[in-house]
Amino acid sequence: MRLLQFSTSHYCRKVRLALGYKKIPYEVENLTPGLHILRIKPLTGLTTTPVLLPEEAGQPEAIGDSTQILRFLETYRPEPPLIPPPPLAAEAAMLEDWLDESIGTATRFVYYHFRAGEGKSIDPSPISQLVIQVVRRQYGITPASVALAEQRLRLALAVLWERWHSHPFLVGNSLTVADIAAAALLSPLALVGSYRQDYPWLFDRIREVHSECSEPLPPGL
Ligand SMILES: N[C@@H](CCC(=O)N[C@@H](CS)C(=O)NCC(=O)O)C(=O)O
Repeated sequence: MRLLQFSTSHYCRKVRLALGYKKIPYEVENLTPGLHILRIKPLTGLTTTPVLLPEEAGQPEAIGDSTQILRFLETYRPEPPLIPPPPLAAEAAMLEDWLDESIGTATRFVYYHFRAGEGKSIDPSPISQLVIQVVRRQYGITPASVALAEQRLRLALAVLWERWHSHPFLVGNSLTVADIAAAALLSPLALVGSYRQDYPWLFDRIREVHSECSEPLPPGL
């Protein structure tokens, strides 16, 4: 099994967590942003990483999109499950989708804004700052859109706190796609001091999920 990824992408981290939880051996192929399209588009028709290549007879050639990849992994290796039985399956899927589509994006806005300003010293090299500027332009990351993203994260973290502070899992009684999505998609905030200070419980939980999935911790933790 081969994972085509950007090493720093939080969506790729989500897939690595799932692969680790299910103890599926895999290799990674790190792609260069920009050039990645040449490798990925012919395989999935999409331009985004992660892409999983099962490289096994009888399996699809390529699967794009982290949510689709986690669905595939669940049928490929059902144990231990990451999707709970109904009716909890729908709740886990809904949380995963919200975390992917809304919260993962909000994290990206806050993270790249931070890396271009207060967090510039993390890597002030011209190449890193160029990549950050390209990403900011690509996604329309401006002070106004960052303020909206911060507001969205405040609400999301209140929702996650309600579930996580009294119980280790967002849905049901074991780890699900919802916990994996939250742990991966919020992980870039570990480098942002204000989030580390205001939400210590979040980073404790991110550490625990990484340990359960045998995945190295994200930068900052
Ligand atoms: N919904 C997608 C989002 C993936 C995504 O946004 N990937 C980014 C990296 S974090 C990417 O590959 N961007 C490159 C591009 O859009 O060309 C998923 O869950 O896989």
